[in-house]
Amino acid sequence: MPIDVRLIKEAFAKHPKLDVKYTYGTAGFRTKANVLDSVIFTVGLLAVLRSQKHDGKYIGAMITASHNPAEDNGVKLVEPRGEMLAQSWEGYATELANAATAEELARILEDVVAKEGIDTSKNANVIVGRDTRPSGEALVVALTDGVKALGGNIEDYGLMTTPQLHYLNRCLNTRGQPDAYGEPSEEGYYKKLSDAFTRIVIGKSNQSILYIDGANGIGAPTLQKLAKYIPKESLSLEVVNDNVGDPKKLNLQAGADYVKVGQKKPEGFDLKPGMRCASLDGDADRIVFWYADKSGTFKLLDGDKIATLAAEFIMRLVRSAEIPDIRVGVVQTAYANGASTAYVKNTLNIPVTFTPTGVKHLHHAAEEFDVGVYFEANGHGTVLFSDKAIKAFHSAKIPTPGMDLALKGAPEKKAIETLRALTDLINQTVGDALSDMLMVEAILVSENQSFEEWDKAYTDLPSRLEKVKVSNRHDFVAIKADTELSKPDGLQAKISQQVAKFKHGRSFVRPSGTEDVVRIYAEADTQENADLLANIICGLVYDYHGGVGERPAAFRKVNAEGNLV
Ligand code: NG1
Ligand code: ZN
Repeated sequence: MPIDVRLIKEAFAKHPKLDVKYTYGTAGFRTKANVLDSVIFTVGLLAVLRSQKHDGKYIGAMITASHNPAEDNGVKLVEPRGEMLAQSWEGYATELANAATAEELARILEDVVAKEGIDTSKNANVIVGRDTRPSGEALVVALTDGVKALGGNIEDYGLMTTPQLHYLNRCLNTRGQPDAYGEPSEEGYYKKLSDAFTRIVIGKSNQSILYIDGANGIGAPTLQKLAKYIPKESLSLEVVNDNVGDPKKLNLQAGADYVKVGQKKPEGFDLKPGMRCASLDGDADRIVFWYADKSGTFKLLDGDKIATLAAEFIMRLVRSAEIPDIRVGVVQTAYANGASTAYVKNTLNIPVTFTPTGVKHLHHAAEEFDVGVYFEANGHGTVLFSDKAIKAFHSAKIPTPGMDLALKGAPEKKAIETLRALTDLINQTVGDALSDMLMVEAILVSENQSFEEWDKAYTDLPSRLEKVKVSNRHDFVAIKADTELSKPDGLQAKISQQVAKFKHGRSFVRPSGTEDVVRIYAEADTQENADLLANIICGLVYDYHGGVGERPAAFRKVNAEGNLV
């Protein structure tokens, strides 16, 4: 069936393209909400083709800008099994979003249909969810208009976290099949998680209250609902920063990104030694934990700490359950703290794979292992279990009292049961702050560990993450899993020259995929040195490669020989 240009024209007239260049980046489209209407409309069109390509399976569209400020918004598409949109389709999304006329839009759609061999007479099914941003509601209308212009069906699931949308999508597409992922409803999600968590912690003493910073976003009410399904004696939660009624408050001096980048507590907490705390981001796919040590100093337990905790725990369970041939691996990005990588490789003897930034890359690399633990340092990640691992956990024989294994059998039995429960507890589609929170808590309860004890595994190398606004961030091209730059010419050599001057020095620069900035990361033996190295590299970028806006006073200046001036 050819594309009905008339319908496209009519619908496009309601969502005219602005004079802006759009790119489907690391996290889909993300920019100021007031320039997104036409983009989201075209995403609706593309979602229909993607669904038809998958024989009418559900495609998810999540309207969110995650940890970005309240005035931003964005959209990302979700594949039938809950993964991020196939990379080969990101280019189509960008082309459609930049089409200036209805005719151009129709031509691009026809090209995609031809190139992908799509049968446009097939049904198409799309689901949509959104975070608490006020701009979300109108953007759902734009998406709906796009879906309908190509004759697709759309179901609006309203407010939800990003991982809930991924969960729902996989549930809908696997309903009634042997690999059914769960009940496709909000309640089904809460039940699946709380049931798995309870199976692990039952009979063990719980820990003190976990205070959770909800970033004044969708994670806060979602967590409050989830908490109702978990027996109080298993976990006591207190949600802080849950003001979703005031849109300006979203991610404002709160949330996982604020805490991780600033290495400080969010607003709303009177942090006392011994308190256990965590922060979600605006769409609840990231989580970082934090506490104050005995002297009251703020301490962060980031994505790297979560990854090491999970990898070590699962590896021990696999051994204890005596399940052979299960390959456990960890996937990290260049932002992972160097001390965490050394700990995983040298102490845990677990292999580490590095990928470029962005969870879609980590997710695919994690699929190479039987148990693939992937986390970005910022707290976005999950643990994937291969089909082989899931089968092995379920076919392992649980020792029964009659098996004369009274002593040896008890830990083995618990290990098998825990592994099975973890495959239900841990979101298999995408990083999920709520599922990760329960996973961490289940591990700490099982091991009877405090945050301080968890933190002892290794000590982070001091680090600093900065950003510089430049005239064109696309001038910066990162290579080697983001650890080096191939462009602009000569900059990488200058960075390497500076890094070499620092003990345990490491630094890299890459263009952000979600903000119009270039990011600078630095690590060194002391915080002063990490800050100094970061400020030198920021200065290099700003002074020689198109820095715009007022030059921050902290940036350092080096001369042509690379010496500080
Ligand atoms: P960009 O803006 O491309 O650095 C940020 C995070 C990514 C990823 C995406 C998606 C850092 C340094 N970068 O991307 O890791 O999570 O957002 O949300 O944390
Ligand atoms: Zn997020």
